[in-house]
Amino acid sequence: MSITLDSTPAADGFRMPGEFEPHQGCWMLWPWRPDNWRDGALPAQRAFAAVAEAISRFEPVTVGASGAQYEFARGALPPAVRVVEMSSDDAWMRDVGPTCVVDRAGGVRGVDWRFNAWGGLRGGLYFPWDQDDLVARKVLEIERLDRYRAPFVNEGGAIHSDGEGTLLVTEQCLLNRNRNPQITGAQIEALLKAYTGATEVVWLGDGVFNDETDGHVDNLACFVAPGEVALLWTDDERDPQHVICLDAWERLHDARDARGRRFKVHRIPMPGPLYMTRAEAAGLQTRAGAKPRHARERLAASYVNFYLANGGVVVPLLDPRTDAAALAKLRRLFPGRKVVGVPAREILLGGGNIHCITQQVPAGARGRGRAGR
Ligand code: KQY
Repeated sequence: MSITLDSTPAADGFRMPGEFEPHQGCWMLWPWRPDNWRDGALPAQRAFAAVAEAISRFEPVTVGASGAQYEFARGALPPAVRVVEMSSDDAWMRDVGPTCVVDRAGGVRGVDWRFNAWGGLRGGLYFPWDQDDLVARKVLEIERLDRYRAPFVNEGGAIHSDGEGTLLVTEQCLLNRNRNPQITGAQIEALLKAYTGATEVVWLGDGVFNDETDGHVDNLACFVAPGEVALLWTDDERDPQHVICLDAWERLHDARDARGRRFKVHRIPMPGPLYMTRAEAAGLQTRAGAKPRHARERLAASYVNFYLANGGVVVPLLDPRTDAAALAKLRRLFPGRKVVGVPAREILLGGGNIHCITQQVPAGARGRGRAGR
């Protein structure tokens, strides 16, 4: 049974753990939209299947697929991956799935954010999005986890937690008029604290250049451990990404976390710059109500968009010129985990990456111990 609670996680003693804490499993969705995934979504489906397979080496994976896609998805995914029938408007489980919170007794509950396709009718990416908005509730029902329905628009990719009371977010996304125009920044910060149990919110400025989520933090920066942040980086001063990285670096340098610590910031080299090719754009169908994509558009490519699994790091491979350096850097940052690269350009073409298509359920009482650094 999953009940809907009318209190908040903070009031009930729950906190959002760090992704590096132990998981009971990972959820994904199966891509299908021909206006977002080229060539009838086949290349993206292969990429999603490779991500699911890589994560399933470390923890149980469940993939939600529509009734129409169920049989095909079941056949394309390894037997170790559980496939359940679930409708969705697209396939970004990080954003439409629940953000789970835990308490000291080992309890796990889920936060179900209001979802408006990254901007609703003021710049959102598609309409309608009603099936996406039901996904978190369905996941929590299947997992038998109680649910908090948040009273404001947010996405899982717009927040990162250190598990010790600190939240990392961007102003570009959380303060965007297309998310919660009826409330102030201070009210948004208070709501974020109430629904994640955080006591300190660190505000970065912009997210990755040309990121269609309005700058989700999960493409720019994430916690490697409490007090340590991985930050996308380019030294190329001619690249518009450079000033964004510099600003984030300065804000992190000036900030303190919930425990009063300064951050140690690790720079992760940027791939590219990468652009959508003419052939890739030609494989997309156009549809009323959905954002069109064009050849030569800059892609929001980032190695920071990795997934931390139990004992593993699943990293997008994006550019043969920089993949090896990014993997080497992540291996140094996570000596206790196996770092696995998965070709991810097809996911990038849809507007996000491996972190965006995954959502962990923390272990709670079902699994104690370390997931490895
Ligand atoms: O950054 C994410 N968490 C999601 C990316 C969504 C892109 C939609 N096309």
